[in-house]
Amino acid sequence: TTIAPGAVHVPDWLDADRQRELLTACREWARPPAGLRTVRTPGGGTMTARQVCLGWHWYPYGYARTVVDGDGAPVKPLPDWLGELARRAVRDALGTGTPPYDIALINFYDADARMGMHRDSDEESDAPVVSLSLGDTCVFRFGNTETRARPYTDVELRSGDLFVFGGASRLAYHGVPRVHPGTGPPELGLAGRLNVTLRVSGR
Ligand code: MD5
Ligand code: FE
Repeated sequence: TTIAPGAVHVPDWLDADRQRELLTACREWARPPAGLRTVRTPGGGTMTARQVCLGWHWYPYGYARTVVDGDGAPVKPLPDWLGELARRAVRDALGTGTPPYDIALINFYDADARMGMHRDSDEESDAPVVSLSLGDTCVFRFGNTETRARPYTDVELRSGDLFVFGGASRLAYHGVPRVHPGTGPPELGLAGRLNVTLRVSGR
């Protein structure tokens, strides 16, 4: 389903086995060194979703090769299979080719976690962002490129869903106003929600 030009939602893109494999990998990446961390914003706030990075470390607001705001360890590599999964996602959703993916940001949401409206503008490439969701259903708010406010469209993202943000939607404001606890597939064994985004750094 196309939500806006370049923004395509593909429900149930990952089958149950692929969801389980991706979750197992995310749990490995969450272990130290360079594991799960709380992101602190320059204004003194903390993000409620906790995060792990692969390839490049994201911090507000830039990219580094080491965990500049955590244990200082080198960032874990982005495995080829995950980069290739992202390129296949773009091919399926938009029908276009892309440069190689070199960043994965993995956000872990518990029942109370939220993501405020923001734009992803720290990348030097306009290649599409690929988003994969696991676990609990969330409300994903897809906005406009001008302001955090209306007009926006609320979409429910469920376990296994793919969302690709390219073209005119690449710099749109977006956020996660709500996670619905206990709505994930019981056999996945994940309390909460996890989101993997794949990006191209352009460096
Ligand atoms: C999430 N993550 O569900 C969302 C899904 C983030 C983030 O927002 O920055 O980690 S990815 C949503 C996204 C990424 C890039 C562009 C656009 C949306 N967009 O143009 O709307 O945890
Ligand atoms: Fe974002």
